[in-house]
Order: sequence, then structure tokens, then C-alpha cells
Amino acid sequence: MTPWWKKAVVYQIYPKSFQDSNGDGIGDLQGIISRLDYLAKLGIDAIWLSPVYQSPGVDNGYDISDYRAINPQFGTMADMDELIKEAAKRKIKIVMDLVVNHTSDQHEWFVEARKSQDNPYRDYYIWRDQPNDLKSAFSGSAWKYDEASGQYYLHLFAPQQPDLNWTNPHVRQEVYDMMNYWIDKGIGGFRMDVIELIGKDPDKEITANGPMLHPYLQEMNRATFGDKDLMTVGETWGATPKIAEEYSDPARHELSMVFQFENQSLDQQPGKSKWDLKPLDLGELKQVLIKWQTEIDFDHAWNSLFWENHDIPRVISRWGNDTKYRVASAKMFAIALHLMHGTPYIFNGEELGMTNYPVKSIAELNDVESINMYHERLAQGDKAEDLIHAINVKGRDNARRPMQWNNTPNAGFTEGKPWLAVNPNYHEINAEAALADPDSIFYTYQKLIKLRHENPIVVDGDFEEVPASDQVLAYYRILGDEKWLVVANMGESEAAFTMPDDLGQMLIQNYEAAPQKAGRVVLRPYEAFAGIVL
Ligand code: TEU
Ligand code: CA
Repeated sequence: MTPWWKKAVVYQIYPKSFQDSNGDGIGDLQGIISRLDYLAKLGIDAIWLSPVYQSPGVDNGYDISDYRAINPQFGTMADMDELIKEAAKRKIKIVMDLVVNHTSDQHEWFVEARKSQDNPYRDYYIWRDQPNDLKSAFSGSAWKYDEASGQYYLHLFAPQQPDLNWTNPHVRQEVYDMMNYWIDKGIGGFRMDVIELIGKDPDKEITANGPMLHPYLQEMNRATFGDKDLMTVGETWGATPKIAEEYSDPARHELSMVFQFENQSLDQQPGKSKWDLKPLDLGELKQVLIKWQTEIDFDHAWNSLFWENHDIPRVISRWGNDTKYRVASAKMFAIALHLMHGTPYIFNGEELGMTNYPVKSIAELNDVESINMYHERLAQGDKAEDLIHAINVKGRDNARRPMQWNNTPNAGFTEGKPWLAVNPNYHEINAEAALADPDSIFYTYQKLIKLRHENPIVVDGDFEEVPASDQVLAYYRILGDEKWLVVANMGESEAAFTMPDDLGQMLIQNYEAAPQKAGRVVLRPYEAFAGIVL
């Protein structure tokens, strides 16, 4: 039997930015509950909820100080239970973010651990007398000296996010107990934050894909979700197709699927960081998309399909066009991706074609990654304007702007002062306007979700590339006698394309009168369509 998550479309909510219900300028659980009907209308099956646990908020909740409590800024545990229940009424599952590579430095385990070298919790974290060259993802060394107890601890992210010591069996058992606490509440599964790091060997400077990663995941599977009908998705920046099979071959009893980012490096200079920009080559993007359709065997692995999340910019601003062709390019990205093999994810606001929001100065930013990088590189002699430019192109706050619900002040997100400024284009781009316009991006997403739910070919069909120029992604999905053709001009210029077949019924398109006959055609800017091959 096909598991539910192979047929599902997942919607990611960044709670702080989704909907405020009490005027404090911060999105919250009651806000999400009030928007469940909107999500049901879109048609999604599950919500990936970015962290709502107790947290000091250094990394917006990815620094957890109590895994079994809700951050009061988001509500209470009763609100959380209500969300799970109200979502279930609409056949929507709640997938929790599981952040267990590290905790907050305010977590009671770390508060204890740093008290002395012989504290019983000391070994819950990773302490050394001397640091090595490991770097933090958020700039600087990954080791911080703790004056009071006289050793360095490891933090692959902010210093306020100390890494847990997964070699300690007590740590692993604590995590599994906590996961079972959430499973018992009736959640739909877990999205596992930087899970590829848990098997690390810091002394050898091995972080991702370390030797103990898969043994730990197999142990976790046995101790928690293994015999349950849950979805588990691993955030796996460094996965290759082969590594994807190691995580998600059902016979290995690890996770349901990977969430990999190979396309993220395409617009950065080779060997450098995400901030060292380089223009995207559409041919390379196309090759990466095709690679992840053809180089994994979907009977022995499963992959996620996504353009956006809370760590990456809005796709139309980055690789499409967020002005003249905003609607066409947003629909093109949706059509190109959602008819592929895998489980699609929509990041809140993507279905409205929300755009990046450029800032003029560092004072307008919230994200720890951008702020630390700015100060580090400024000190190294980089120019402020270049750094701000890179942040506007790639920074994480772009996608974290409040949801644009309507045309009232602050886009209907809050009646107070939003924690992060709303993009002023909300007057034009908002959910209310989208729902009133039958041609909106919202309805393209709604239709794509419906196509997936109603047609096994979208879930299970084989993928076959159709020859086309670099900027045109064209493919068949094939199941039994049925064959669909999907064509997407990913570029802003017209593109010649040879239609390989006559199409019968058209399934979806972003321009009137899409090509339907075999032979040479000229695709319009960002034109995309799918139809049934006769
Ligand atoms: O992201 C992991 C991660 O590697 C990113 O921080 C990445 O380095 C950066 O976003 C690239 O721009 C996860 C979460 O999704 C992220 O929000 C957290 O900050 C991070 O883990 C730490 O928990
Ligand atoms: Ca609030």
C-alpha cells in the first residue's frame, strides 16, 4: 500500500510570521487555527510547523530550551492540542520540527552541564580542552570557551545552540522519549532539522554524514515511529542520490524521505559560501532537477520537491521575475515542480507569489546568520553595500516576512507592530485578492494539488526527460498506458521547443492557448503547461 505521505502535499508554516491573533505582532497558534480553512481550501494534507517549543529565540525557535513546552509567545499546550485536533477535522496532519542536533544554551541539560566538569549532564554536550578548526554555520569558530568550567563546547550554529553529544546513550534515550511524547499527542510526523549532523566525529572534523548517522537513525526508528504511520523527513544538505537511499530505502527502516538542497549551490561561486554570488545557469538548474528524478530509484528512496523554505529566498525573486512576469513565473515554477516524482512542499506565501523584501541597512534585519556574516566580513574589509546586496539576494529574512492576507494595514497579519516589517507590496499581493481572482497563483497550486490527489500517475508514474534546450524543462510521466507531457520554459526569453506529441486534454497551463500539436513551437516567457499525450 502506498503510504499517505507519498500522495501528500505539505505546507510549511513559519509560525512567527503566519497570523497574529492577539496584537503582539508575533504569529501564534490561535492565528494558525484561524487560517485552517484557508489551508483546507488550498487542499494540503500536512503542515510542517517550524518550531513552537519553549525557546529564547536566538535562532527563531531553532534553539529549544524545553521540548515539552510551548513558547508562550505562540500560546499554550492547550492551543497546540487544539491545533492538532482542528487540523485533523480538516484531514490535515501536523508534522513537528525536531531540532535535536543541538539545544538552546538555556535548556536545563546545558544549564547543568556547564556547572562543572563532573556534572552528570556534562557529557550531554561536546566538550574539549582545545578547539580545532571546525567553523560555525553562523560565522566564526564552532567552539566556545566556557570560563566557569574551563573547557570549550561545540556549537555548529550559534554559541547559544550547543551541540548534543549523540554518542551518549542517555542523550539518545531522552530524545526518543520526547519524540514519543509528541507521537502520543497524535502528530503526523517529524521534520528533522540538520539530521545529517548527529553522527558527527568532531575530532576528525567530520560533521555531516558521519559514521554513526545511520545506526542512530535506525535506533531512533525502532525506539519511536517505526511501527507508526508517520511521515519523517530529514533535512539533508549533503545528500547524494546514493545517500538518499541510505536514509529512505524502506528496507533500512530509517526515514520516509530526504529534503536535499543540491540546487542551492548553483548561484554561488564554486568552493565559496552562499554569499559569494554567481548568476544562475538555467541549464544547470534543469540538470539538477532531472538528476533527482532519474538517479534515485523511487522504490528504494523518496525525495521532497520544493523551491522555498524559511532558510532560502523567494524563488520568483531569485530565479524568476517578481515584477513584470511575477504571476507567469510563479505558476511556471509550480507546474514544473508539482508534476514531478516526490512529495511537494509549499512554503507559506509561495502560493500567493510573495516576493523578497530588500533592506537598506543591517538594522532592518533579524536573522542571526545574516547579521553575523555582515559583521564578520565587514571586519575583514568587505564593503557594507556589497554585503547588504548579498543579504538582499540570499538572506533568510526574505522568506520570513509576515504573510500577506489582505489589503488592511500590515496585510491583516497583525493589529499591532509586526516583529519583522511587512513587504509593502501587500496592497497588490495578498490572499484575499488571490482568492477573488480565478486566474491567481493560488488556484494554480490548488489545481496541482488536486491533480496529484486524483491521478496516481503524478504519485507513481515514471519520469522520462524530453529533449529540449537548456532553459526548457520537458518531461513525461508514464503509468501503464497513460502518458503526460509537462513543459516549462524556465527563462524570461521566448524559447523554441519541438512538441514530441499531440496532446489531448490539457491539464494545466499558465497562458491561454498552450501548444497542443506536435511540431516546432515558440514558448512564451515562463510558459508552462501539461497535457495528456494522445
Ligand atoms: O538549517 C540548517 C542549515 O544548515 C542552515 O542554517 C543553513 O546553514 C543556512 O540556512 C543556509 O543559508 C536548519 C534550520 O532550517 C535553520 O533555520 C536553523 O537555523 C538551523 O538548522 C539550525 O537549527
Ligand atoms: Ca501573537
